[in-house]
Amino acid sequence: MRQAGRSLPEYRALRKEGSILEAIKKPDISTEITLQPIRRYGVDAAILFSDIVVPVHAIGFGVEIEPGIGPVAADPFRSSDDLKRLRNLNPELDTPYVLDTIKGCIEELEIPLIGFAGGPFTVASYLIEGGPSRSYQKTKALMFSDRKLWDSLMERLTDITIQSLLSQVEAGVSAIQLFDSWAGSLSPSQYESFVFPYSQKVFDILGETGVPRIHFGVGTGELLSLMSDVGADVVGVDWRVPIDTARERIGSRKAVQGNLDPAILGGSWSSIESEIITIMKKIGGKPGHIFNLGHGVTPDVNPDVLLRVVELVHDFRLET
Ligand code: 1CP
Repeated sequence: MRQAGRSLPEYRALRKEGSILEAIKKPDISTEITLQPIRRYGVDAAILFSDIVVPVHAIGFGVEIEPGIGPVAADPFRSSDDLKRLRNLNPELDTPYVLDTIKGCIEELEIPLIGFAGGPFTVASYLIEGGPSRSYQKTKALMFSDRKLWDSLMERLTDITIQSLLSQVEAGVSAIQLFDSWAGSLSPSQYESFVFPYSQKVFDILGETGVPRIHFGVGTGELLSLMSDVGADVVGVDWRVPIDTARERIGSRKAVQGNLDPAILGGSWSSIESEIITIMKKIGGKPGHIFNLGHGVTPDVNPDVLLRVVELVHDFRLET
């Protein structure tokens, strides 16, 4: 449950008003924030407290996270000159705090810790758009006007993603997740041509480490078979696709992760319970399902509801 910590009073007390990127740079704070939802909920894995723009921020591209907005780049990526702003990541020097947080978490945790990075496409979209977008118009304009520049940008971001993920594995994470959150804005042919080869390279190289690889995007119903072929061991899905349909599209050789709609967590308990049971029944007790939300927890969710969700999933048994 990504961002499960966000709805917790102890998270708000620790984070205060400052920039999230500054909190991420303090391993004692980031370790504590990673552990907070684990203590509350008894979930089966922890996800590192960091953000997908941390590597590009660390190499000085000029990305910040504005409260209430998300990642913004005041001087967005426009031309081949901007490639110079995307040098290689040296994780020990550029993001030592991420590695220290991982080590700090592992000392405390008895469950696996998931490391992560943004998919090259999703990170590229923030750099090109200059902030969150609905249409990805500037990103697609670049793709369809200057293929060479698009490929160079994706190659740079692919290398940075790989460098970040390998360093997280070396620091001790038990699994990695590639968040290509906004890939669902692409048609299958756009995804296949402009994104697939780069994400594939990330999964190929991470495959050599032997850690399980999870892949996730929002609104990816039409992309699921491609996102499965790209190379992950687990494919995450949001709530727009019934989990049994997702399972068919992903294929039986991979695990599926998902897919409770986080927006219904403000509804009545009986509706939440019935949605959870529907998911569990549709997956039919078959192995290779990781129960999760279809996207992150919103800050206004009542922590007691999340606790009940975890308990229900843990206690659920199919009637035989
Ligand atoms: O569970 C956790 O808290 C883990 C930490 C985590 C993760 C896995 C954060 C902290 N961010 C992320 C990944 C991330 N960041 C993604 C991929 C997953 C997803 O699809 O949500 C994306 C797209 C971002 C970019 C981002 N960072 C946004 C989205 C903006 C948009 O385009 O709509 C936002 C709002 C942020 C800020 C952020 N990162 C993390 C938190 C807890 C927050 C909220 C702000 C804060 O508390 O200050």
